[in-house]
Amino acid sequence: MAAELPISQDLIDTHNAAHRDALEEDYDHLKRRLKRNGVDADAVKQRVKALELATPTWGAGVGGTRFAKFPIPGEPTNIDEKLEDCAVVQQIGRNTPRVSPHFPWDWTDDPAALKDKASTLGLGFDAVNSNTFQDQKNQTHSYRYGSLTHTDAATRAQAVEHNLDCIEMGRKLGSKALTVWIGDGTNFPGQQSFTKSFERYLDSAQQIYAALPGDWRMLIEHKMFEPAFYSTVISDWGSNLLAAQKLGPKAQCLVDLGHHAPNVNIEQIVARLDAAGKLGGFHFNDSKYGDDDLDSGSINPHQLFLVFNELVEAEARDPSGFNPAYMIDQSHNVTDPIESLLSSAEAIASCFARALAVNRDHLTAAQHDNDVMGAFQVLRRAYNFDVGPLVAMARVEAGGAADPIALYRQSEWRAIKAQQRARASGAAGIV
Ligand SMILES: [Mn+2]
Repeated sequence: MAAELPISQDLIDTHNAAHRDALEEDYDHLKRRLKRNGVDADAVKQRVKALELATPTWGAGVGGTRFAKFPIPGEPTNIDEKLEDCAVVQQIGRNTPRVSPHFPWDWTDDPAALKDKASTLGLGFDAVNSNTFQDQKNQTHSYRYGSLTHTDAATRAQAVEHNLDCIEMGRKLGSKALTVWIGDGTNFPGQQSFTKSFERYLDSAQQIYAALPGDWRMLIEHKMFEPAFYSTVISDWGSNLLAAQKLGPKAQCLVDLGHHAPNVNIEQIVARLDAAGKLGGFHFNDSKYGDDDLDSGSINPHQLFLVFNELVEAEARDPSGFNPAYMIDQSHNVTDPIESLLSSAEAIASCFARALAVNRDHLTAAQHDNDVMGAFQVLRRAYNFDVGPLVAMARVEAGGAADPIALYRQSEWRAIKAQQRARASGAAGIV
């Protein structure tokens, strides 16, 4: 089926033509600077071009806090419209080729048609996400006291069944992974046995694992707190790793950057999970206080750079076993979600480019010699490069826009959609 991309290619071409001279000048300058650091800019550019981030369907809508949601005109209200908006992000940014659906929010009775629709828009499907952290309409058993870890066997069976349905739907959509995050936990000391609830988790997760197709992965997402505020069953990378090791090789750990205590050394967690062969993937976002779901790189781009520094090292250590799934997981309360996704995709690509600009030989030598300041300066030098022209050049060469947000605004996409789409509701709810 021929692609029907949402934004006019003429508009992108005209926009890029206006930027071409300045972009080439800036890129050539950066190329000379990187060369003096022993790094080949064109090689970095090729790696940046190959970077693929998934966009979550829920990230295409305006997010809510637990207090309120403020919809914007033209916001998508169904899976078809969400796909269209994700296609805009992909067409302009060129590094978000797959969409990660969430069930039951994106449930469809015609997965073949949905797959076709995505493919027409130039998109594929990434990991499917199950949801047992909310009760759905007509659900027999409530998840008020837990889902996969509930004390009641029938409630656990219902939660397992939902995950099996997600795998089946994902199979029809061309997905290769199931991401499982549960809200199970406690609000009071003594409410549950830490040991027994983890055992119940393993028992339920084993049943889901057994249903995975041969080439699938199960990505386990940990989170320190919320909605449970005293304890969470899969609270941290340690519990996550224990579960993934117990389940088997297809189970891996997913690191959501916002799901840790403030100031936790997430880059070290990345190194540990990789060493254990269990680094499954990421949910990229940023935070100031907790699971804030702020835009990637908006608060602490240096941390994001250090995470990518570990990823580049991990890949260099064992290229064959390195295959983490990257996804953006943010909540956009006060911006147009397309602009936030474009901004985040660029921030992530920039941190990847900076990590590739690290002179690895110099870093290794400084570490070996215990040249502390020398090692730090190797990282600092790479972090300080303005890699914007390289990331823009990679995007333009792949068919995207030199200045994504400017192009998006010029397209008037949201204003046009405001005329065509039904108005979103303002109901609140955490996701
Ligand atoms: Mn997440």
